[in-house]
Amino acid sequence: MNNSTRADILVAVCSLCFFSGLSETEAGVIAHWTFNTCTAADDSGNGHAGTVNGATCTSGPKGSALRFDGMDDYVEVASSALLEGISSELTVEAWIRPDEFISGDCCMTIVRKLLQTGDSGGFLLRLIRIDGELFVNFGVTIGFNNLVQFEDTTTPIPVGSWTHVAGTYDGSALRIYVNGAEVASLSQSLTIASTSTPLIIGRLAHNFSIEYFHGDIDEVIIHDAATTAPTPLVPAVSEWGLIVMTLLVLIAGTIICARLNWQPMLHSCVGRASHAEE
Ligand SMILES: [Ca+2]
Repeated sequence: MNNSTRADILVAVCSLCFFSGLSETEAGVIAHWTFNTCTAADDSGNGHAGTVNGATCTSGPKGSALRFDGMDDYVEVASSALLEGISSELTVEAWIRPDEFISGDCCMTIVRKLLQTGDSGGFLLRLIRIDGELFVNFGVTIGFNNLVQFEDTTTPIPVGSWTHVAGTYDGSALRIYVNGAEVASLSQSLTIASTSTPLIIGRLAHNFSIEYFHGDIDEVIIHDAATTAPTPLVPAVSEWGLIVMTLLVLIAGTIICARLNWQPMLHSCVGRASHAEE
């Protein structure tokens, strides 16, 4: 093997190292709980790891998800300066696969950073039951006991199948999206008030044990900007990394074969490699 060939191999190996170390960077994302490790780790890199209380691991539309029993399961995330700094724009999104209501509550909480009463800030995204069907309800607070909320009543959320839901505020209107399509809006000019209460996934609040979510939740993302294109079902970064790595292995193999005047077929390279090194 000559020096030029060794250099080609070094470049190829270094390329593999670089791509395998890809990290997920998401502009405008405050927190992103993928649940892919069956924990509430925050893949945004902003340190919003949560505590899983009872929820169990299941399969989601993107890797693993969490399953909530509708009785006492939830995830709690401590507040942060980033979460409390959300004021002029917001997106709260998640994939959900609800089961039937098993409580007498009005609603099943998806994400909530807001107390039942007496809090002065925060937001919520939940399912509300109307005439036996589930609809998305979204709201933000603008001051003490002042929650601006509304729900879509046109697009029922199916039980037992995955649906992407999102609530946004862009400075002029609150909007609800279902599977990427806007289904409802409420014109408002407001400033989202801040609160230090923990963010909760799957129940009303850290100190209020109602409105439990029954079903599965995946890929919960909080943005400090209004997004109009909720997360599509594309391969996760780790899957893209695997694809890139596979392509680079093939390229590296072709380079090595060409340098040694071998046939580009992989079996020919392997068959002649031991002979060439003799
Ligand atoms: Ca996931």
